[in-house]
Amino acid sequence: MNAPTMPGLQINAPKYVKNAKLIAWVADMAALTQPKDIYWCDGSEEEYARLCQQLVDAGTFKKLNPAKRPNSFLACSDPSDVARVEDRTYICSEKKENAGPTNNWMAPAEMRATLQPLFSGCMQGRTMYVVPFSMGPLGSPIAHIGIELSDSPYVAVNMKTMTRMGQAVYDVLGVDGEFVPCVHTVGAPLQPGQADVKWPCNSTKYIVHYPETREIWSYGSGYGGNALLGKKCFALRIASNMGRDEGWLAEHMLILGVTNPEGKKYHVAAAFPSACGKTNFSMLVPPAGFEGWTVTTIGDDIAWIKPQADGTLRAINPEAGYFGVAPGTNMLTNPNCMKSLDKNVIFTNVALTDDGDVWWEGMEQDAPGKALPAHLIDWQGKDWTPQIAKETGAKAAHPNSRFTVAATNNPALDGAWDDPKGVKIDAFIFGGRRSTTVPLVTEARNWVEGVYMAATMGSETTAAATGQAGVVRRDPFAMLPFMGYNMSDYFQHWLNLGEKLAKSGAKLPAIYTTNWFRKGADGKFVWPGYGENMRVLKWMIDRIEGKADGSEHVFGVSPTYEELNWTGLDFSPAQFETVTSIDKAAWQKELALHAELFAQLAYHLPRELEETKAQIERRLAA
Ligand code: SAT
Ligand code: MN
Repeated sequence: MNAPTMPGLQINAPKYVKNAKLIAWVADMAALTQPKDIYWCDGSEEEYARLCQQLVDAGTFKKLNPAKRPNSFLACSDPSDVARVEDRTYICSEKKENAGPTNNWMAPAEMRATLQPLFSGCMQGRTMYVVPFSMGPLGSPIAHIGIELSDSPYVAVNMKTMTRMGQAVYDVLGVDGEFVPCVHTVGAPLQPGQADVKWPCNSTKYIVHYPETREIWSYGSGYGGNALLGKKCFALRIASNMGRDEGWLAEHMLILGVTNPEGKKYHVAAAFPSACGKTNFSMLVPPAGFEGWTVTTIGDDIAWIKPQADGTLRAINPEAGYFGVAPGTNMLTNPNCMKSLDKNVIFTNVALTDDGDVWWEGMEQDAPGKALPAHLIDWQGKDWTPQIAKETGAKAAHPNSRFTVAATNNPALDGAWDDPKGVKIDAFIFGGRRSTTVPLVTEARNWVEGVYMAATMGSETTAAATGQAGVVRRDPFAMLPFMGYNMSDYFQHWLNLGEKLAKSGAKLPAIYTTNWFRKGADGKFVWPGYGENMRVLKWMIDRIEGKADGSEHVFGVSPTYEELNWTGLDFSPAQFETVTSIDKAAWQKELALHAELFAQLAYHLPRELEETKAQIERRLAA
């Protein structure tokens, strides 16, 4: 791109940066965006502390009371910049069909022409941070490198926690190593003498991916997945393209280890849409009746999974930290997460207590009569009291408020979380939020049926999401907002992988679909969820070990009441029936929704999925 060069701007690459392509690219981007200077992040603790202090001085960060929450900060964003912007997110492949019907698309040339004037001079008055990061353990054969250029120090410090960020990345990159270039700007150039705001951003936003050239360009937002480009942009949208081309999977999945009392360990990768308890499940504490069982976390959000020569699948968590939703997290729902948040945390958009700590809705466990804080400063800087909340419904913390914390803070962290070889996957779980129809747990009878379950997965929208609440939206593989190419081609990629693994003679991972969210006639959740999900997890292990027969139905295999361990939980056969029953009429309607999805995804839709649907229909009619 042509842009006026900045007279006097020094690129100043440190001596240890030896990659000529990288240095040339930084120079090009600096010429385009015209920052006042360039800072190469080294990822050191000293640097983190210095940038955090700089954010405090700028008013972006508030330092929390060190006696309550050591080395932790609260950032409150602009009220307009609080979540990913799906309608501003683009997959710019050369051909529209390759982005598919579920993505926004623009031709690359047209998008580049659109972005050129926006990026031209967009970093004026700001520092350009060069953020080197590895998605996955440094040097792992499953890992990949990215470099993010950003004019946001908030991004630089969050990337330090969320990825392996720093100088060591350049050793792996070497003289001619490959990296994914990621350019990010808040889109708020500063004129000389102009005072900065505490959360600069722009009402125009573009989150753009060029899958063929493996580039990410992000404009106008400073928040989460819009700005921390290693996460959804690279690790899912770009990486799904890499995975298709190279024969591996980039998935919106947690990874956990589960060890039985005999010391036998299994690994499970599980996909759930947002707000369906992925972080909670990855940190699950087994309930009473499960003495000797442990669950350990490898990852809470993203999995990169590569087939091995022996026909097994090995997975890594490409991230190094958790960017989790705060509201609803408490000592009952997720004690390991609460303990992870004791120190060294960046909070975004939660409320501030009068003694300099943080608070969010649902932070206290659900104890009747437990007093709410008498006064808070809410995420928008306004006074909050229980009375105000009652009268106006005002939330102290934004529903999408987040914590950024290193994985190493997690007391349930798996010993192999950082293993460059990854862990062997024994089972996949796909789970949606459905108040009716879908049973608590179902095992697919084979790989194709499992892919069908994942492809047709639905989830009810919540009040927090835009659009009508309680509407079932199809969210294939929990990847709808994160898919980097045509959805049907992705289904085919999963089918091809299964076929390839089967040919190698290896035992394929089992595939399950779960639904923790069935409701009773009173409109309340019937299944207690959280730690009690261990009962379902154990049944899956029993199935893998050949210890449970299950009961077969139209859709797959589900447990009988007797097959779950009920020690320590009062859950009647009638309640079990409510969460597992298959209603024929409801399933007929469900299949009509699958047909709607398949009509939308008709281009390249794998024949096997149509056939699986026909089989279910036949079983239902019989
Ligand atoms: O904003 S993120 O994409 O990082 C988190 C999320 O929305 O799931
Ligand atoms: Mn996620």
